[in-house]
Amino acid sequence: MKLYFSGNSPYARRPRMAIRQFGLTDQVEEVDAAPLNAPDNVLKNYGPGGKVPGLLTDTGAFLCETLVILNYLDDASGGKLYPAAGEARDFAMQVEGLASLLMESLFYRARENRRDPSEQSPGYIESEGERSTRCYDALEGLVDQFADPVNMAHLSVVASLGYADWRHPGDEWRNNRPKLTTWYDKMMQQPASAETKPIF
Ligand SMILES: N[C@@H](CCC(=O)N[C@@H](CS)C(=O)NCC(=O)O)C(=O)O
Repeated sequence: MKLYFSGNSPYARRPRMAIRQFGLTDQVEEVDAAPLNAPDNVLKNYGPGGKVPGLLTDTGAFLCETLVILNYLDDASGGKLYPAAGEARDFAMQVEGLASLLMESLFYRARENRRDPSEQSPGYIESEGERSTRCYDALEGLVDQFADPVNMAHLSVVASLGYADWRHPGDEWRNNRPKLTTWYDKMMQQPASAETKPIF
C-alpha cells in the first residue's frame, strides 16, 4: 500500500500515526505528495479530490477520506486500531467522531482566517470558534476515560490538538483543561505522536 500525505496535514497525520502505532510500517509506504497545488500533482492521477491523505491499496483502489482510510487500515492490521466490539469500541467511535469534528472545525476556521479580510465571514469564524471550544470542553470531560492501550481515537485527538497549537494558538486550549493537557503531554512522548508532529 502507498499512503500519500503532506508534511503538516492534520488529516494525513492520523493514518501516519496509525501506521507507526499499530505495526503497519512494513505494509504501507508513505509518499510525500506536496506541493498539493502543483498542476501535475500525482494525486490528480487517482481521482477528483486531490487531497491528502489518500491510500493506494495493493489491489489498485485509491481511497480518499481519513475515516475510510483508518477503517481500511484497521482491517489491514487485523483490528488493531480500535477496541473489539462492545462498550470500549462504542466509546472509541464516540471519541473518534469528536476528534474529527474538532479537526474539521479547526481546519475550516483556519482556512477562513487565511482569506483576504474583505472575503472573511466574522460570523462563521465566531461560530466555528465556539464549536471548537465545545469540543475542547467535551474532551476535558471525557479524557479520564481514555484507558490503555492507546487506540486510534486517542491518536486522532492528539492530531486535532496538535493542529490547534499550530493554527489556533489563540484558542489556548490548555487553559482550564488540566486533565487534557496532562494526557496530551504524555501522548506526545509516544513515537507515533512525536515523529509526526507538525513543524512550525
Ligand atoms: N475530508 C478530508 C479532508 C482532507 C483535507 O482537507 N486535506 C487537506 C490537507 S490537510 C488537503 O489535501 N487540501 C488540499 C486541497 O484542498 O486542495 C479527509 O477527511 O481526509
